[in-house]
Amino acid sequence: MLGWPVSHYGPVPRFRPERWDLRVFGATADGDEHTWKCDEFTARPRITVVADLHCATGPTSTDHEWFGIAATTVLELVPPALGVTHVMAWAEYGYAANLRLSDFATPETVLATHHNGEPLTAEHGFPLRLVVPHPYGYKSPKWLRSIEYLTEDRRGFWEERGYHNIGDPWTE
Ligand SMILES: Nc1nc2c(c(=O)[nH]1)N[C@H]1C(S)=C(S)[C@@H](COP(=O)(O)O)O[C@H]1N2
Ligand SMILES: [Mo]
Repeated sequence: MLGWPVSHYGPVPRFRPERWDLRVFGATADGDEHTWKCDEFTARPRITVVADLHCATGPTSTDHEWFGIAATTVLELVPPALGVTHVMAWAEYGYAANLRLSDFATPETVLATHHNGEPLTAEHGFPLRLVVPHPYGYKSPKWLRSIEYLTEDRRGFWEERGYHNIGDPWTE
């Protein structure tokens, strides 16, 4: 792993375990929203994914080893309704990234708790960060707090400010 800069908009949020939860809401198959406290969520089976992190406006850092819960596990625990095409990944302070369901649902997408064998640091997203290896880094929200199932696309934080909606570094 070469030179890993910290880059994000706004301050680093403070983790308050008693207030923290992860919420899945929007167009769920059963119409309900689901929340997990931190330890309930991290009791799920975990996977390791090795990937580079491509910042759209800065350097690419390479060979990150992420460890956490697969996005496919979230989709199994809380199935989306028929007709869900996108998800919005929401972080603290209203940061959000929209993703095609097909990008969120790849086996490499991970809700990461660890990086290179250590818990995430505060600056890199502790306690939970979404990592979607293929698109640009702005599609990988740090301090993840909820996943919203969408039946049509909507723009996230950087996408609203002119970043590419899909964020594929290989086709831009
Ligand atoms: N919550 C949040 N997550 C974020 C951002 C942000 O501003 N807020 N910036 C994104 C961008 S543009 C990049 S390139 C990566 C950088 O991740 P790093 O600081 O771990 O290198 O975080 C992404 N996740
Ligand atoms: Mo970025």
